[in-house]
Amino acid sequence: MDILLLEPMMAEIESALDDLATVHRLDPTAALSPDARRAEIVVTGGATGIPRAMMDALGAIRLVAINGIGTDAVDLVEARRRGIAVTTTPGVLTDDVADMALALILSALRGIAVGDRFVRAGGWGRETLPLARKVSGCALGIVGMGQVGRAVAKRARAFDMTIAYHDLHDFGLEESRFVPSLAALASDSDILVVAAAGGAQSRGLIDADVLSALGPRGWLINVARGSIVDEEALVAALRDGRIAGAGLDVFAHEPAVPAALTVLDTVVLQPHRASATVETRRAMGQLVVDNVRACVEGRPLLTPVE
Ligand code: 8YV
Repeated sequence: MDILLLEPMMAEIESALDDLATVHRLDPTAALSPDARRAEIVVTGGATGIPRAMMDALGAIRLVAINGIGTDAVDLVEARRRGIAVTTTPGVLTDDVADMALALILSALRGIAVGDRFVRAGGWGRETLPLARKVSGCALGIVGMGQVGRAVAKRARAFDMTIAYHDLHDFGLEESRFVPSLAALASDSDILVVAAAGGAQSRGLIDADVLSALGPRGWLINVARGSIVDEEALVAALRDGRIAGAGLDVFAHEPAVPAALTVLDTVVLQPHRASATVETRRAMGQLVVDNVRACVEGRPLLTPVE
């Protein structure tokens, strides 16, 4: 069998894939070689997915194995229509993504990156930094109360935060209050964490109105998808001080980051690496390998998207 690998993985995972089939390594925007066109399996990242034109060009494709939980970059309706299975890596990255949300909260509010730059630049002893913002006891709003949202809430409770959330449904959770209006949640929150799934249903959910409701003392944290936030509105709100700051792991047009964000000390930036730890990437990669093996051997897939 032939595998098309659209994103690099850990060396040990790539070598496990090499043991299962012939692996063609390709940038998703590059042209397909005649050999790669034969691929039955595509292995890709959550944000990378598979471009529709590539799905069209792969006549023998049977499986898209995503090394992640996001399915927003794969046309699931078209995949189902063509009988192409899709798998993800649920469960294993929840802790890391929630940890990253807390890291961004602490970095942004406490000015950790600012302090680090200040020390490195020799500012200590010559100038003073502005005071930071207290994290413990903050009002936390979570947009999307799935596995990641709940793991963020669990961690936030250790910081004595009050927790409220917005989602399509009220899950009747203890210790977390459901708020049916996203604008009301934003206006009640010191920190708004975006932990929802990407895709058409959440595109642009965090718009100029939600940011206004969050207000000049409110912080936006995004560990989900850049598409959920109206990035232009966010840049404008940050530049004008209409929100206090932001911690961002994801962007609308990765790897492009709006230049305006890179000069603001109120913003902490990460290059989409919430799940990028050795332990988690190993566990994710192993699930990908197990799904690919099941496909190669004609057995049921482990974690198919229903
Ligand atoms: C990964 C992700 O960074 O799970 C997802 O959907 O976007 C991230 O965990 C990605 O899948 C690896 O490229």
